[in-house]
Amino acid sequence: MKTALITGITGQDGAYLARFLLGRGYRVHGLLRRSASADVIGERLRWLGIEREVEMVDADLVDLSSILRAVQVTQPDEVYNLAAQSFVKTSWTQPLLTGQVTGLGAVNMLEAVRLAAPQARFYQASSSEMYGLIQAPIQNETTPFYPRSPYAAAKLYAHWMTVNYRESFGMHASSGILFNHESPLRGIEFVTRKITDGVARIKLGLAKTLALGNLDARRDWGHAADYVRAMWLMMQQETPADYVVATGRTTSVREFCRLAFAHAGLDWEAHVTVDPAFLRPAEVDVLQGDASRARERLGWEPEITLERMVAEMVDADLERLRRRGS
Ligand code: NDP
Ligand code: GDR
Repeated sequence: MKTALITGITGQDGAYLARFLLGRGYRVHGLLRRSASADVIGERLRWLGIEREVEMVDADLVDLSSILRAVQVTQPDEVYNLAAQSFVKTSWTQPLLTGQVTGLGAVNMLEAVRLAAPQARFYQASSSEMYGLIQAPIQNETTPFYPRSPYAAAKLYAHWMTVNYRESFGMHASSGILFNHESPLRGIEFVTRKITDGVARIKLGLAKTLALGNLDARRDWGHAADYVRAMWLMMQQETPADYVVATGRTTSVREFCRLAFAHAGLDWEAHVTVDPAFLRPAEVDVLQGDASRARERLGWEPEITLERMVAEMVDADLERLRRRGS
């Protein structure tokens, strides 16, 4: 039986990855940081019905001794570093915290693995945000980076440190440059979930309007369940490498609104307003990925279309609100 250690297990990807690995017979450990709201924090794992199957280790990414202990105790075959301050907008108001968790936190993990489980395979959650002010219309592993936020700069540091540990110490360290991926478990502050939650509220008469920021921004949106499979496939390769994971299709926030409102039988233009409070100091206007390497070397293909994902997210939010009633 293989053992995995997942940081960020309470987040969207951590929950889906944990379910995926449990389904393949893995023993799954997850890093859990201390919180006064421990009852709410396992919500995503509960939603997937796996909260009793994962084994939690008490640690925080910025506390190296706790991370070292977690790696020592669990002796993982595979380590997935998914923990981060992952909300781009917050990275302008908390740039140092973002640097500590999203940037240096990854190096804490690399150090802990190098010292306590050097044979373990390591996955770093890199991001398409690193392309920022895009240097090519379609981005692949050779496209130069141009980060546009403290979050993206921190991810870039973590990305290059992963490459550096691979080249310096021969570690089996891979970096997945994942484009945006969503699901019913997406955090409510991210635009897709904010929209599907807004649609559900309007449909149920709990709200009349939905305020958003830049409707012209375009993203290459996939489904988290497809993307965690790519993470695992990277860890099964003989040779570690970096991979872009994307659908190859780019869609505007405006079009996402149209799809989500239409799924509930609503006209988005009657409800969506623009509020400058949701604009960013520097924007990433458009992203579109080329996942040819993942397709050729990993045999990976996304299976869930944008339309199917939007429908799943709207339906899940309707169901949640009907149950909760607010
Ligand atoms: P989430 O924001 O849903 O989850 C982040 C996770 O990190 C949570 O489990 C959170 O724990 C944990 N975390 C935050 N700070 C710390 C800390 N100091 N110590 C330990 N754990 C911490 O992110 P996603 O699941 O969406 O993304 C997973 C990773 O992939 C992130 O690194 C993200 O930046 C990256 N990424 C995501 C993409 C996407 O589209 N989703 C695309 C590309 C990259 P808690 O629950 O306690 O807050
Ligand atoms: P992103 O995701 O910044 O791409 O980072 P987000 O959903 O927050 O924004 C996507 C685009 O939508 C525009 N937008 C809004 N965004 C939010 N959150 N709220 C709004 O009201 C709104 N209106 C318009 C944004 O300006 C932006 O252009 C996500 C995170 O998961 C990162 O951790 C990950 O690395 C990248 O995806 C790939």
